[in-house]
Amino acid sequence: MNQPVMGGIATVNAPSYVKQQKLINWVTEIAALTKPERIYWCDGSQEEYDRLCAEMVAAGTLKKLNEAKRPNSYLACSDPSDVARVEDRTYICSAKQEDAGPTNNWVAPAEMRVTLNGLFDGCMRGRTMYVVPFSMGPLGSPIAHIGVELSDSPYVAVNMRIMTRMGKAVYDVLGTDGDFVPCVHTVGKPLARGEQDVPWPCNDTKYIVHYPETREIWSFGSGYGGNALLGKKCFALRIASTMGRDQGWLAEHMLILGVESPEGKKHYVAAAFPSACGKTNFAMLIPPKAFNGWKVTTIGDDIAWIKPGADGRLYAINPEAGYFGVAPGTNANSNANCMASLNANTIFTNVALTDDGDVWWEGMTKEAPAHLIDWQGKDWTPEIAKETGRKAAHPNARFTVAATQNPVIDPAWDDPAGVPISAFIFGGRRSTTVPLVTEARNWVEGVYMAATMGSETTAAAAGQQGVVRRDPFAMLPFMGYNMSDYFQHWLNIGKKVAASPAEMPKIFCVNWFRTDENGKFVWPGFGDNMRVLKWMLDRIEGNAGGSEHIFGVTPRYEDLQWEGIDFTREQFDRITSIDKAAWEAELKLHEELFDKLKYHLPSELESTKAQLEKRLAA
Ligand code: O2Y
Ligand code: MN
Repeated sequence: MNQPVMGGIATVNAPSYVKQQKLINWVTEIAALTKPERIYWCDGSQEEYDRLCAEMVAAGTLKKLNEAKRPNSYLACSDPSDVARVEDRTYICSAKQEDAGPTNNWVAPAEMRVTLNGLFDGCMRGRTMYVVPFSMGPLGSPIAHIGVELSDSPYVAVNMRIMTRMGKAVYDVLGTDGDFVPCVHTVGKPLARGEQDVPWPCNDTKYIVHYPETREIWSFGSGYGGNALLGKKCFALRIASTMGRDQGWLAEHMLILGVESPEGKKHYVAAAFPSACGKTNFAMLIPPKAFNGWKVTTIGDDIAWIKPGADGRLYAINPEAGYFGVAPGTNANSNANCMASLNANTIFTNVALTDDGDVWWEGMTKEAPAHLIDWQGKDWTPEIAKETGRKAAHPNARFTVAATQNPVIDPAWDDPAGVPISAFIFGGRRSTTVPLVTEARNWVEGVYMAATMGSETTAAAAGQQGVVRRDPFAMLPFMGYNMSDYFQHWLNIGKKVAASPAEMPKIFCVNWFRTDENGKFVWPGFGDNMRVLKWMLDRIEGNAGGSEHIFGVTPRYEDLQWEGIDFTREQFDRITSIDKAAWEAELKLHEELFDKLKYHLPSELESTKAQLEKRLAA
């Protein structure tokens, strides 16, 4: 229960099962700085989750949805100014600027500490500080790591329970001297005595700060998603990438899926796509009817931690325990497994509320309901939308749901040993130039493909529509250190696997998004991506053909299984053709990227580029 106030600062009163003095000292130190009214140690129980949700319903932060339609589910609507990750307010405060690299915002750690000490002083006044212990990865797995988040947001506490293995059992793994990543989070809105709170407290000033050397995370001013659920992008990608660099493993912005043939041959692949390219859909893919007997199962939908095993193979875990997915566009056709996952026990954020107490978002059904309350609490009708263009759900509206609700969760998703990876897939959203699928001829060429990948910005994201943003390994917003050193790290991992008896994982580059002259997607995508996945598996097994071109190997029309779809050779040529002029322009853009990243850029990547240019010119 909440702890009493003593002399203006809450007493720490750690429960008896917390055995680590270093942790208690740190909680004491942060409480002295942030001055919460109460400290609450989360135990991760269902009873606690239900109680915190009920308190948030009473405070107006959550609405309970219709129990008959969506049992044990809630809707949160954020402040309109706090709706997404804030990349321009995200900092990598390494001791040396060159270690953050040219793709990250950097401030010297000492200077940032002065700024943050000022902002955090008294920032939790009038609020409860929740102590949230969590494991990223199966408890006790040799690939997993522990974090503790101190947050003044109960919304964060309940979301962390879904998104991570959160609760008492973490302290058993931590013991008296185990390591944890300290994560401090505040919404940045202290309450004066008697001041009425708002449903979604936050602050216009925002800082999402990482200290890679000391492996600390400090987040100020936002209660939303990746800014506040610090296990996700901050720990599992930015801090973990630096841990991986130092310890010889990989922290990647990748889904992991299992795919099994009717004969029972199973492989796991990990796939990196930039934000909003359909990762959750791919991770839960339903094969077309003609692929009778094929099964696709999910290990994870967003992040992979990958470590070399004793046999030299690369083993991956999903460090998360839930999905924080984009709601708009998700429907029974695009992702039936996801829709089934959301039937109960889900927290929705910034979607619309129906008149019968359920949720709706753009793209959920063909026809919108006649009346809704939109994500900002205003009346919404299709007519109003037509007149004003106002969306019922925010384009970045989210659901938080436990992975165990996914009907196609892989039986090994929680295996502490992880699953062996047979292939890596890299993809972006490109309307031209990049073929449907290309297999790299070797590891270095694959790393080159991943390093130079790009994606077209959509209208929903900042910037001009159709402009290609280079997003190496889909890690641009999530890299915890210098991007060029990261490329070198990937090359080193490749050398390590090559020196072992293990088979090298193959590397593929995909593009589901080539368009015709009317701007329409040529490839149907979604379940039909299974056709490409099957070709990859056949290549891994040495059972499929392909034709080699300047950038690698792409299937010929006859190398894919076309049963159950009317897709012509001409359509296939459209999405696999290599346009020389487009590639000349593309390689110039690679050059621009390499110029930006020239500090520590591995020479293998420059020589790979030179070879591609030579082949293109021949
Ligand atoms: O806007 C946010 O805070 C969410 S960002 C996010 C959430 C889940 C999975 N991926 C992402 C992403 O931006 O890649
Ligand atoms: Mn993501």
